[in-house]
Amino acid sequence: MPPPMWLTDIPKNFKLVEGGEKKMGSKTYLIIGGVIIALILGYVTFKGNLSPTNSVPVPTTVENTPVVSNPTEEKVEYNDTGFTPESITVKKGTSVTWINKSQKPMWVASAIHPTHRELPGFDQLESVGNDSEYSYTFDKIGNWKYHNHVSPSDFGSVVVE
Ligand SMILES: [Cu+2]
Repeated sequence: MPPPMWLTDIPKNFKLVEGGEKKMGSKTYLIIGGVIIALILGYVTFKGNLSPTNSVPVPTTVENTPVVSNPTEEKVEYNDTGFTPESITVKKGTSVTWINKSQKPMWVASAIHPTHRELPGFDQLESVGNDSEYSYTFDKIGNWKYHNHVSPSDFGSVVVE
């Protein structure tokens, strides 16, 4: 009778509504998913844009740091043409390292050859080969001349202020 007709009509309407709601639901999820992806991409791009901006001041800080730490350490290269730089000016307490980059033996020693008495202690006391080093810390203010004891025509000076 009439009740069965009612029951058959209602489920049909419900199915259509349910189907419609399901389609609407999946569309909403797609939109939400799209918005989330867009936000993530936007964040990554924003972050990516920020990173180079942040890394720019970092090298400036790195460049500044050695300038501050440099006064306590200096390097002089000894090559086949002599000492480079030939003369350096350092602050009292600076450690100077001579690196033998020549094919000759190196023996750094204070003036005057051959006695080395101008700055006692500033004397390598031995000759060393290629890639070897000698370090001396200058605690006395002055213009300290030095030479390669085994090749006295190669000389230089360290001005200590
Ligand atoms: Cu000498």
